[in-house]
Amino acid sequence: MKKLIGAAAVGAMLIALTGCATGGPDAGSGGGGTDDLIVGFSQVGAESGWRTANTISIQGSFKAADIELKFSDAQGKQENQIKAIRSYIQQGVDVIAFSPVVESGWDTVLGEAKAAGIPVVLTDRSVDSTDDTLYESFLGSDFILEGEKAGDWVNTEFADATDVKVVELQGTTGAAPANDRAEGFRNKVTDPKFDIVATQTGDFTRAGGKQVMEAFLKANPKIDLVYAHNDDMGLGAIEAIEAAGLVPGKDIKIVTVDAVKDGMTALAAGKINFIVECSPLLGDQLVDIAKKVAAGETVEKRIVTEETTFDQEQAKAALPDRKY
Ligand code: GYE
Repeated sequence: MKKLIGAAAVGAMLIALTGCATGGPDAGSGGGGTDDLIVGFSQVGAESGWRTANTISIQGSFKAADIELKFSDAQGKQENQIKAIRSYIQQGVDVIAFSPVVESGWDTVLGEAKAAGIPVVLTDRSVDSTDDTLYESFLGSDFILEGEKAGDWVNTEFADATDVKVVELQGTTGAAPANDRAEGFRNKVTDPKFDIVATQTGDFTRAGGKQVMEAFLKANPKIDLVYAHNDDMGLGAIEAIEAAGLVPGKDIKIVTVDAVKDGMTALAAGKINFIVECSPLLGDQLVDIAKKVAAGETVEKRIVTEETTFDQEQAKAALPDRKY
């Protein structure tokens, strides 16, 4: 936008100097097309296979669209994201997009972007702001539904069981997918035969999942099921279960969310029992939304990603074509 204004101002000066306007409305402006846009994106970090695939998707899509993308990695810290957003405001980018590491605490900085007239697009994760004029759109998954899908599978899988001990590896504390995947699961797993004996964050990382699972195994003599909020923590839990001399997928069943390649490989190998898909391929849709909001068009406030689920047989069939 700033660039367009700049180009218009230069055009006006030229007209003033030469005393005549040449060409149509586009002449001399360099187009006013998408190649003029500058988008600032603040990513959560690189905590999981999902995140890596998401970063590749976003960078690839903006490159393919020939739109300049300023990219910063917040290394899992909200304060870094706030700094990045402020710097994008200062640089006068046309659109700011970000994936909020946690849900709360964004109103001030989003208010600053709004005051500067820069549209904001939430990608992947949402904020809990009550004022939804602080952003144009939220593109991402329905995390509650994902938790519910995991819960539905658990109900079927343990239909004949009478006493099921469950442990939960939660995502990053305060993150939308951690809050919502916990909630969705509990919406469905309501039968009193299920006992969630332990729940703790593994920060969406493989190392975190392994460490927390080791502690769970020490403290709990009987565990029937691990519900991990992402594949990476599930993969860490597999390592801890095997190190304890137990067989993942058999002695202890595992359900996770994401369906990245490593998760799908473990599912096909029988070490995970079920995965709820969460697609990281948000790049093309984000480009589309960024172009529209930069042009002042209204977009849907909520754009939900389409996703499926995989059992072990379906993982075997899907793996050869899995892109991430
Ligand atoms: O499930 C997890 C990642 O926000 C949906 O973040 C994303 C989650 C994803 O670290 O693997």
